[in-house]
Order: sequence, then C-alpha cells, then structure tokens
Amino acid sequence: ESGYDAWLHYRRDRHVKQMPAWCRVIVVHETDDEVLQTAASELQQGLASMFGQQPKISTVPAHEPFVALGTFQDHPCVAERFSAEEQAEVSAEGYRIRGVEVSELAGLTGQDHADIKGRCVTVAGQTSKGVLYGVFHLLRYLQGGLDGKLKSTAKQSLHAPILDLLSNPANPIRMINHWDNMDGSVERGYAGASIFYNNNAFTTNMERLRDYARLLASVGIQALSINNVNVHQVETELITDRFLPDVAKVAAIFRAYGIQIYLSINYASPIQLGGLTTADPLDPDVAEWWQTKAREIYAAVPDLGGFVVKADSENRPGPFSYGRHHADGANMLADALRPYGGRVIWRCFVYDCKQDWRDRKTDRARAAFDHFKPLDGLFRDNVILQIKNGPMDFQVREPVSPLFGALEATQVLLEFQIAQEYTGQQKHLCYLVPQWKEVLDFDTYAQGKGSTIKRIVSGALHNSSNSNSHRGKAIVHANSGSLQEKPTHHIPKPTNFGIAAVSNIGADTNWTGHLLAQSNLYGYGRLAWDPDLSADEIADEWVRLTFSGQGKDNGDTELIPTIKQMLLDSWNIYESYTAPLGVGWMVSPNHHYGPDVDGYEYSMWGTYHFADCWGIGVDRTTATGTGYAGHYFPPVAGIYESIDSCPDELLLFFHHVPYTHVLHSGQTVIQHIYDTHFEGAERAAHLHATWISLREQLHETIYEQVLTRLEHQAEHAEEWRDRINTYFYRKSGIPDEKNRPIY
Ligand code: BDP
Repeated sequence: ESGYDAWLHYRRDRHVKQMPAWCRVIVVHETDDEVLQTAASELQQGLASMFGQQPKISTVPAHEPFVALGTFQDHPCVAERFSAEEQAEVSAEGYRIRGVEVSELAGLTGQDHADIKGRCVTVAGQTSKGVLYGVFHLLRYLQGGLDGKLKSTAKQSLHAPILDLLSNPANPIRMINHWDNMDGSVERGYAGASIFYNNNAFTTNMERLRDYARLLASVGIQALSINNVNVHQVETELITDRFLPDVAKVAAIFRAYGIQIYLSINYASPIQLGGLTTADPLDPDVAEWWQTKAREIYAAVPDLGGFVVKADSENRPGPFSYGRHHADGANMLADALRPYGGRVIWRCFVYDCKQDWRDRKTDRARAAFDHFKPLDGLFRDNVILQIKNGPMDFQVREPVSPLFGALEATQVLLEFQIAQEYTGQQKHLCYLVPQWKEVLDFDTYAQGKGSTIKRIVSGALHNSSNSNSHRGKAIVHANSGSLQEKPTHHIPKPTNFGIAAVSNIGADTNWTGHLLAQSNLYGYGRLAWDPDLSADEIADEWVRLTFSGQGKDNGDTELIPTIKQMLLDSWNIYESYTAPLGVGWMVSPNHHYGPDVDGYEYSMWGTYHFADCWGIGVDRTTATGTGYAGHYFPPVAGIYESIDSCPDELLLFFHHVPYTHVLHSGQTVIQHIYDTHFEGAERAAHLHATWISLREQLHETIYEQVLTRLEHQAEHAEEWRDRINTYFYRKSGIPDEKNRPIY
C-alpha cells in the first residue's frame, strides 16, 4: 500500500466469494497486434488480481460464458454482437461494451451455444486501441468505480453485467508533456526525479516506464512528449545517434499501450548539431538539414509522433532571430516531418519577458494573441498550435486564452498544467478538474452561442463550420512582412485537435508526491476523453478506484464521500488564501512556492499587480488600459471591459480599482481579501482535521503520506493569510471590519 498502483491496484474484493462465470475465459483471436495483446493481458491480470483466479485465454468460445475482445474485423464473436449501424457509431479509438444472455447469441459461428448458461461480455472497437480503452473501462467498472452509477447493484451486476455502452473520445489528441531533463531533474517537478533519465542517460528501469504507460492508457492518453520544452545541450542530442536507439526503446514500451511519443527539439539544432551558421527557417541549407535529420529519426522510430517546439520564449532560440514569423519556422519543420506522418506541435507561449519592463503599457497577457492571430491560416496541415489555457501562466485563476476561437483556420491543442507549479506544488491539495471544467465549458461566442472551448479544441466547432460561409472569409494578416506565403485557408484536419497537459509525476513511489494529486492525472485523462464528465463524477470515480476495499461499508458511507468532498473543495480553498480576485502571482520568484506579495512586482517578467495605497489591479480595458479585454468576441469582451459586469473572481485581472470598490458579492475589495484569507486558512486546517478523522479507515502508510502534506498546508495557509492581509492592511490603511489580528 504505497500508492504505486494508483487507481489500478485491483484489490481483491472481500465480498465477492466467487469469480463471475463470464470472467473465467477471455476470447481473443490470435494476433500480432501488440495493443490487442496488451488489452488481453491487462484484462487477464486485472481479473486475476480481483478474483484470485487466472482467466484462460482462448481463441474460440467453448461451452461456457466468456468475455470476448477484439475489433469488429477480428473475430466473428465480436462483430456479430453489434449491428452495422452500431459498429459505425464507434470512432477510431472508441469502444462498445455489451453484456448479453448467451441465449441471445444465436448463430454464433455455427456453434451450438444452447448449453452455455449465463452472460457473456464483449469489448469491441474499430482498432485495437479502442479495445484497450474498453478493457480499462470494464476493469474500472468491476473494480468498484462503476462510473459512479451502479453502486448498490454492483455485486449483482458483477455476475450478470448489464453493461451496454458506447464511448468515443471527444478529443483526437490526448497528450501529456514531460518537462524532464536528462540530468534526471524535472522542470516544475514535485514528485521526485525523472522516471525517464538520470545522469544524462536514459533510465534502465523499463518496468517503471511500462507501469507509467499502463496508468496513462487506462485513462485514454495516447500521446506523450518525453523531454522538457526548454531543450538544453544534452537533450538537443536526443535526435542524434547518441540517443535515438534509447528513444526507440522507450517508444516501443509506450507503443504497446497505444501511446505515441514526441520529442521536444531545440530550434537551433542546425547550428548546435549540424555546424551551420544559421537556423533561419527560410535558408535552404537549414531546411535540408532538417529533412535529412527527419529521415534519420524516422529510421530509428518509424512512428514518432513528431516534435514539440518552444521557440522565441524565455530565452529559447527561434525564427524571430532571423526576422521570420512563427509560421515560417513551424512550416519548415512540418515539411521535414510530412513524409513520415509527423506533426509539429508549436507552442504559443511566446513572449518577450522584458517587454513590459521596458514599456509598462505593453502587456504580457496579450503576447500569444498578438503573435499568432495574424498567422491564422498560414500553417501547414501537420502543424498544431498548443495554447495554454490562460494568457499568463497557469495561475490559480485566469480568464481563458482569447486565441481559442480567434484562430479560425488553424489546428489547436489546449495546454493545461497538471503539475501544480502555481497551485501548491503537490504539497497543498488542489484538485484541478473543476478549474479545467470551467475552461472547457467557457463559451467564447466565436461563432455565436455554444462556441465553447471544449468544442473548439476537440475540432467539433471547426468541423461543424467547415461547410458554412463563415469559413471562406478573408483573414487579415498584419505584419506578414516576412511571410513567404499567402493564407492557405485549408480545412483543418479533424484529427489534429485536442488537449495536452504538463505531467505531475516523478520517481516518487506514489508517482505524484501527494497521493491525492493522483486525482489530477486521472482526472485529466478522463476529461480529455470526455469533457462532459463533471468534476464530481471524476472525483467519485477516482476516490472509489483508489480507496476501494478500505473503510467501513466499502467506504460508501464515510470514506468515499469525505475524501471526494475534500477534493471538490480544494481549488476554492487554495484560491481563497493566495493571490486575490484573479490578480495572480504574489509567489516567490523562480521557484514559485509560497507567498511573496511583491516578488514579481519590480522584476522584468511582466506580471504586475500595481498595488499602491489607493488600489490594485491591472487595467486591461481598451479604453484606458492595455486593450487585452478587446481580444475576446462580444459579448465576452464587453463583460470584461466593464467594471460593472466583470465577474468578481477576475476583477483585478481586468481592472485597477480602489480597495473600497464594492464587488457583486456586496463586499468591498479589501474586506473580501481579509475574509477570504481568514476563511481559506481555516478551511485548510479543516482539511487536515477531516483527514485525521478518517484515520481508522485508512491504510497506515497512505494515511501518513497525506497527513504530513495536509499538516504543512494548514501551516503554510496561515503564512499566506498573514502575509497577504498584512500587506494590504499596510497599503490601504483600512482595518478589518471584524477586527481579526492583522499585523
Ligand atoms: C512556466 C514555467 C517554466 C516553463 C514555461 C513554459 O515556469 O518553467 O518553461 O512555463 O511553459 O510555467 O515553457
């Protein structure tokens, strides 16, 4: 009980005495398809662990109930269970699961099944990846997650599964980005060293990588970049003979779980590796160098997903050095990868970190939009722009990036951060799914009502508008000076959309440091698959899967609801004792942990709150501020432009207001700051106390792991409270109405 098995521990259920009949035989046709083999062995292993008996694997059904796996093409046993229409409803990576009475299996491959009594279950997909995801769904169901819907009938349904479901992933790309360095460190890693590298070499612990692949595939992740976006000298060599054989080994491990790997590359590679004097994307020698490089890379790893690129940002090299635009840079790489089906995932986190310092009228929040909106329609169809959820940098509260929806002819990936860089670094509890849900459900109005972020990033909005007149409209390109091409207006490919997120795992035994932070990895995968799941449903699943078999009544009455509520409250708690009302930052520079109210205020990074004795906040309006608010579509822009309609939680992101300004809540800004900080610290202490109340019901090591973090959080929340309250009291001179201690 170390947390290593995470949500895949498949504990033996002490209430289930006998293995259900249908689990005893797994029918799967003989295959070279590695992913299908994985699906069969995962099912076999999961069932064996849950029921204490190893199921047989068989290529044909015998005269007993069974569970059949396969694609519709593989096995008559599978295909015959679904009508042509039912099969057609399954997308490339989706699946259907159905449990039926054997008597309903008439005509099955000419065999007589009359003497088979009971139920059979089928897991089917168009592809073996779909089958694998279906198997993990079935295991979730059996393990007690039951999708949160079948709790009370669970025991009965084990023996006669009434499952009949179809599940298709909403997002074609469901990716995790590692910020791992080859020296073994992890940029913004809070769970120990890298599992991929140590001492400037690849790990030899392939077992750990395989276990990671299982965790990812179990929640539907199918793309993985394995090195930091900031590519240093040694990682630059990942695309050379020195490391390509290792990359190939890692790719093989993940391939068996249906996961494609990607490499982050150094834009200056032609100089650093190739001895060229330039990395200018329009220099023919540079383009040729990348073409040759791509040939070498794909000879070693034929199914590499492609490249992830951070260019011209935070001192990384990029096309700007040569007076070129990012479309020039991305397209040159895309042409090199095209023959092999590779993609270029080009990050929009591009800003000049000194610009706001030089000129306080500029605004870092504008940067991604200002750089990329003018390039809409200019990217090759194997380029995808990866956009952080907000315009700044993964703060506890930010508006959504206005690039979503504004890019009409460009494929996009949304970028979340599972690593809790600014949200307590996996020492504080912060279940991020509710935050991500708000982003995904946000309506941009890009094409009228219903243009939600989730529909934009899944490609659904583009697909539905491909045929309407909207798409043909001319796109005005400002600054297209260096661009060699005219807008292509290509129709984005539906497969080149989705979600990526920065990983929160490391070599810690429980993967995420804080055991409860596993819920963020689980939740991210589930949400990327189905953005319509609620934060509550996902929390319920994760808690059930992780803690099943612990607590009284299988955890149903107390353990599960209590831990679930802790998760659901945690983002709000964290927000309430840290930077107020969307202003962000106020963290220690560099490492970003703990309060430092003016830590960034006088630095060059463009992350200011402008607090003085009269007020606080950043004026981002069009009339008097940086104009950022005008990047949104109406009516969103109008809502943010006006102090009266701007939502409280983002007020200081968009407006500079006096401390006496009255919020929609009826409270003044200053009193809101005091109240939320006192309450936040109290609620953090309550999380700690709640956990202590569960002591008897939890396994000791698990209890202890979480306890120490919650203890720290409670203390640290007090420090946050005191620093923020004191700061604002001294700035404003306005006392707390409730006379609580502020020094
Ligand atoms: C910020 C991190 C920095 C990353 C950067 C990025 O502080 O370490 O390199 O984002 O996304 O959140 O590139």
